[in-house]
Amino acid sequence: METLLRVTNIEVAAVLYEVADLLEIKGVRFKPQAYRRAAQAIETLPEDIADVAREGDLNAIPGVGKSIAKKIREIVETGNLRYLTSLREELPEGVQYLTRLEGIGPKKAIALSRDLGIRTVDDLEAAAKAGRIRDLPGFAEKTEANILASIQVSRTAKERRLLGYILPVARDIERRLAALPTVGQVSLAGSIRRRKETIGDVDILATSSHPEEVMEVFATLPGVERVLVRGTTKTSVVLSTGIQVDLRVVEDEHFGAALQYFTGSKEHNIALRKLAIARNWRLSEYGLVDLATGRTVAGKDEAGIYRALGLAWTEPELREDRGELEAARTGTLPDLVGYDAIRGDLHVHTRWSEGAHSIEEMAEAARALGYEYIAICDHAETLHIAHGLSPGRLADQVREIERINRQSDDFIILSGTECNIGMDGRVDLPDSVLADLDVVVASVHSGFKQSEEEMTGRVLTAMHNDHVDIIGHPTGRVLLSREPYRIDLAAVFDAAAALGVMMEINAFPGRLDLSDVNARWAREVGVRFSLGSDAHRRENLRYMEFGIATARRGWLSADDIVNTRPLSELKKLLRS
Ligand code: DGT
Ligand code: CA
Ligand code: CA
Ligand code: ZN
Repeated sequence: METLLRVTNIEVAAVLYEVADLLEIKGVRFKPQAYRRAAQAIETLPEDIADVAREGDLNAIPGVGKSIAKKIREIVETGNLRYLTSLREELPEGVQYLTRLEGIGPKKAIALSRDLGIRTVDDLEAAAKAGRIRDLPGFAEKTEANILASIQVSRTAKERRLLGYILPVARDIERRLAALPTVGQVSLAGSIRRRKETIGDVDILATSSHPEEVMEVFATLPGVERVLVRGTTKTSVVLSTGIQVDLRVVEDEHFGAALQYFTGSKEHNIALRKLAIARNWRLSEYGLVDLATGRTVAGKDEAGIYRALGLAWTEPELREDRGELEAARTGTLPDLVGYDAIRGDLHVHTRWSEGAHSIEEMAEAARALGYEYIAICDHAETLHIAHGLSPGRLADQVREIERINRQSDDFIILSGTECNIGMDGRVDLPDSVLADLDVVVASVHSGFKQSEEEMTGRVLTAMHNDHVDIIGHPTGRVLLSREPYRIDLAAVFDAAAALGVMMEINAFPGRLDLSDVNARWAREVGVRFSLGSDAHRRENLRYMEFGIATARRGWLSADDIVNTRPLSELKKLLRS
């Protein structure tokens, strides 16, 4: 098979996820989890799944047994899976989409489809509004209101995707295009270049001596389901995962201007254009032109545009019209934390609680990323769903970590916990146990519906525990699905600065919590940050990149983040 026609890891994972969903709807037990586990492993696999399928050992991938391996091979070879097609045919039409709504399980979805002929979310909305659902067995008037509410949530969710899942796909396409001999420059643009936490569509920019050929390759990439627009300057496609990708091919002499323009944000561009107008210049995707002379002032490279306007180079992550142009003009842009500045991961789970790998495996993977240390922060006892550790088990873990540490002198495993902040603000480990740990992360995992006063009081109480170093995922949000809980962040940040408690930027793709905006706010009041991947398996350690992106979008420097420091300095910043 030609190298350009490859199914990506994300596409294979998407097929397996759908199989899992459909099996679950059918009421099959255990298998859905197996498919999901395999999908998750493939999604985060560093190697190309197509290579592994052809030359490697698929069974070495966690969660992939004989039967799933065979299916992966079929997907890689044909781009399809017959098993999935037959599963789709077995179920009443629409059921699959309906179960994606919060609160609609398989039974309800099947009833809606069979008894009311509801196939789409629009059908469902109309039926709920007309009060036709409450009479179905198992449904009530209240269910209708809940259905309408979850439709609302899913509408906003459907349009955007997580950066963490889209960036690998986008980079893969970028690489394939860059590999074409007739392609000159290629770059991601739009929100994905700005590393926004969610992405509407992927924008890519290229230069080429043969635009038709590039567009042909692009429009026929594996995983392309539909071509929306087909031209020599712009082609838009939709991948089978529903992601839209826009490719624009521009002239070499306009590349910088086009990159600037299509990187956005729109608000940043408008502000930048105003600066041009003030000089009687015009800025467009073709270049910066002096209107008096008609001369092109800049356009070939992006930095030249900023330079010509008297501005320092402005990192894409900052281009949101949040004061960056003023800072660029006055030379006060922050010295953003670099993507290679992190020396260790301060939030890692292992098999001891809900993770997939051992302490040693996590440490080995962290060392391979160039880290100097990691903190093992498994859950404590009250988090039953995550198989939290009892004080006794935690003591065993601490001893195990000491044993492993004795075997190496250039990498340190810190013992820690992600303990749970209870409803009254107390954490679920006694002080005597916390005192033996290097790193204590405390997080809220329940009672999200408390009032703002209660929640704020709860978190402040936890922060006043002298052993607590870090507040984990401080707002509890889950991108595209769960709003942050109500909490007075101003009070929390003030206390954090005063007490020396760090705020986490949790780098897990669905969290990115604190957000960019909140991180920037916290920094202004003197808060220090800890970046943690919240890795549940080896491969997740790479999520750190998205935490760094969030920090950069929050105007943070390496200085603001404790795990950019060598271990000896980090230790001084940890409490007690
Ligand atoms: P997204 O796709 O919703 O995550 O966000 P973006 O920022 O990627 O937006 P998109 O894909 O609509 O457009 C890409 C860039 O193109 C955008 O960041 C700025 C530029 N652009 C698009 N439309 C306009 C416009 O009407 N005016 C200006 N000034 N710039 C635009
Ligand atoms: Ca976009
Ligand atoms: Ca676009
Ligand atoms: Zn947590």
